Amino acid sequence: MGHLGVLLFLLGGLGTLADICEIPEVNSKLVETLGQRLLPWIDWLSLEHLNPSIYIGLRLSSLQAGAREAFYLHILKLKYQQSFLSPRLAVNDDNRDDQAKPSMGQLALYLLALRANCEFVGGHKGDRLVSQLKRFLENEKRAIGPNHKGHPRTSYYQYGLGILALCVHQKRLHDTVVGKLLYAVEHDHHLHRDHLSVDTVAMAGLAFTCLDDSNFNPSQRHRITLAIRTVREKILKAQTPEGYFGNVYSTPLALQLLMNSFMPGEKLGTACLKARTALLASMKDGAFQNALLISQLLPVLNGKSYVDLISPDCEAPRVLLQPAMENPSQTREVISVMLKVPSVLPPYRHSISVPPGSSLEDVFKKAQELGGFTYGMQNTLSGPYLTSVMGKEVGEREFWQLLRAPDTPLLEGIAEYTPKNGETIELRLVSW
Ligand code: B12
Repeated sequence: MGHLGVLLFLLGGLGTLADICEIPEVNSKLVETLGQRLLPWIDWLSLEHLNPSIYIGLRLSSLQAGAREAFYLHILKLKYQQSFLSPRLAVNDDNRDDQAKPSMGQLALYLLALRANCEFVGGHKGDRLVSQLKRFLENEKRAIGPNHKGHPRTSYYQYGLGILALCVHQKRLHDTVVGKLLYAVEHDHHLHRDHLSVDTVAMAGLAFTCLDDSNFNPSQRHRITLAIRTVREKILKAQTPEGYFGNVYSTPLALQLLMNSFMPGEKLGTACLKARTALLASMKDGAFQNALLISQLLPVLNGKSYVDLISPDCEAPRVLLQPAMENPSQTREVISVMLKVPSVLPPYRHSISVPPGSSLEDVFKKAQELGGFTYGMQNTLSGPYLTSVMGKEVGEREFWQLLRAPDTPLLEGIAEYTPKNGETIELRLVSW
């Protein structure tokens, strides 16, 4: 019996029912299909598209990409060292997501990727990266302000990611830095404004779990333990009737947090099994096409979470991925999609014809070719992010929201969402 088993047994003996979140093994063919979708990304070694999450996801999964995987890490190292250590490039310390310079969250993911290869960041170069990440967090702490009235320049999601990355490298942070995230979880209105709160809360919970497991910030121990409990409760409360925690795409991170945890009562185990069933159904429906999300899901299907990067098992056997067979489908049919941007003058509203299976980005391209519609994008780890429409760039804490009429926000980005015939897509500039 493991430690957890002993604890559950003892709690049972004391008459308290405790429940554990376990994810039984998933069909290996299904997992492999997901993994295969990462291979083109690993082979596509463009500096702009390098994504440390993909490396982390693979290393925490039951799959491997052989020599390509090692080469990918090598290129990641070149990129991140060049970006942060090259004297020619001035360091952008203000955490803004400027395209040329990786953001705080991206640096954090890179440090997590190093841990996924069982490396501790060290030496002169490594220390500078750690200092850089600490500086980013200090700046964010200042942006939030002494009375917690402000907001991080990036997001609480990236703030949590930063704390987690330093923690798995056994780097301690000042109580005041951790305190900002604790406060945000304790007073959750701050996180609600921060987009889908389940992803953000789950990331905060992973960071706190790491601090707790590592015995860091001892004077805040009680608050950290309570915050982990609060996060678990929030996530359980966010379960939908289908079984997702938040939505389908926040469920992997939510499960990373809940997995292997236990709670008094009987809710947890059932909730996790229900989430697993919902995830499997959506995987079979082809919901997970996005490399970033696949990389958050693969660890869960292998019973792992980012917190396992405290002491990763780099010797664990993993199955070598083989590229999938392509079967391109050719069709002459077309569908029409209504594209509208009501907030511009004159309002834009046009029906666009595209082949079935086209992405929203294909619809945008076609609309732009036809004239009267323009858009701009920025590449991110989640894919192309819409930054401007009809020349209108987003301002501070604004974004172009994608909706299906009348009022349903899309769960995918422009590269992945495939509109159906007759659908109306609205682009709306909103604050977050
Ligand atoms: C914070 C956040 C936002 C913020 C980003 C602003 C900011 N300054 O941080 C806001 C509120 C604006 C936002 C918007 C959207 N988001 Co969002 N977001 C996140 C969240 C919680 C964290 C992202 C992050 O910081 N990653 C870490 C850093 C290091 O990586 P990064 O690549 O540098 O981060 C940038 C991108 O992630 C980008 N971004 C944020 N969301 C999305 C969504 C898509 C599709 C793309 C391409 C990029 C993108 O903003 C980040 C900061 O620049 C993730 C959760 C997750 N599990 O990843 C969801 C998440 C990525 N978002 C999601 C969605 C659906 C959206 C929207 C499409 C919603 C909508 N209907 O309009 C829009 C994007 C529309 C557009 N203009 O293209 C989904 C994506 C699902 C998928 N299939 O890919 C996620 C996974 C949440 C979820 N569980 O549903 N988001």
